[in-house]
Amino acid sequence: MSEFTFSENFSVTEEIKSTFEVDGYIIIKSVFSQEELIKIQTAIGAKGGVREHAYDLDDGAGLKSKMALWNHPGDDVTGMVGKCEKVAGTMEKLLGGEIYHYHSKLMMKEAKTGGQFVWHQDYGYWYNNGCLFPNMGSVMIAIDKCDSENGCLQVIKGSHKLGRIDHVNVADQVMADPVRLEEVKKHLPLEYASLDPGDAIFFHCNVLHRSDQNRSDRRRWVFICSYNRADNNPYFEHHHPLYTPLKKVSNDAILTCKNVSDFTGKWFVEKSDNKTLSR
Ligand SMILES: O=C(O)CCC(=O)C(=O)O
Repeated sequence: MSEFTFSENFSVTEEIKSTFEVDGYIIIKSVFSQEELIKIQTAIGAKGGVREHAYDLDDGAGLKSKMALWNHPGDDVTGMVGKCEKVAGTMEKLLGGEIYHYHSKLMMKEAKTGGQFVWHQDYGYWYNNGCLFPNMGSVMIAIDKCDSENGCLQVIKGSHKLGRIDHVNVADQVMADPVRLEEVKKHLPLEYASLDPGDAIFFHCNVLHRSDQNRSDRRRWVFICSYNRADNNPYFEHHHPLYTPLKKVSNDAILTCKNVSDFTGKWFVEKSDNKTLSR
């Protein structure tokens, strides 16, 4: 798994770009500091905020994860995560053009009870939203330590080159065609994206990924910010935004942001409105 480390002088080098192009993902260590993580966690739990919009996702194998999803970043601390240069600016360079915020999610796998996610490509279902090109990607940011014991992300290296695979519904999720997947696994390696708190994995929307149930006694919470290229504006309205210019903010915005209570404009998507779950 190719890893790079964030620093004040961080820039998206040719090496980073070519690794993303070849593997479909990169890990960047220490994107967020301990101080920033504390601030983000406080914001997640604020009254009327992200955590209050969380709902269960049945994993089809007896356990559940919790998810909160919002379409626009908003101006509170959690919004700064999706808008800051080190996240959005980096993804912009990896996707090779202007991007906009498609949605962000807080994925909570609680200790002992957190559900699995089955193998899928995000473009497997974003395709159904009128996004013509797979010029999309996500950044998973570890709030807790994520490893093979508490259900870290697993990825198939190079799988973004396969194109979009057909998906079927399983419980509250979509799953890539299992027969095709078995064939893919004979050709491409599977990797575990172990992350320390504050690390992030940037991955292309056609990368096959999954994660195990969390049977450990450690919580596994992550943030996932997803983006679409501005020139890939979906051709119909749906439960995620059409092109909406993204006003990026500087990297210190998480620490300087004082807004922990005004969630205006975030457009939380509740379970009943999440068409991805009910196709
Ligand atoms: O939280 C996880 O482990 C994976 C979530 C995921 O794959 C997704 O939301 O597309």
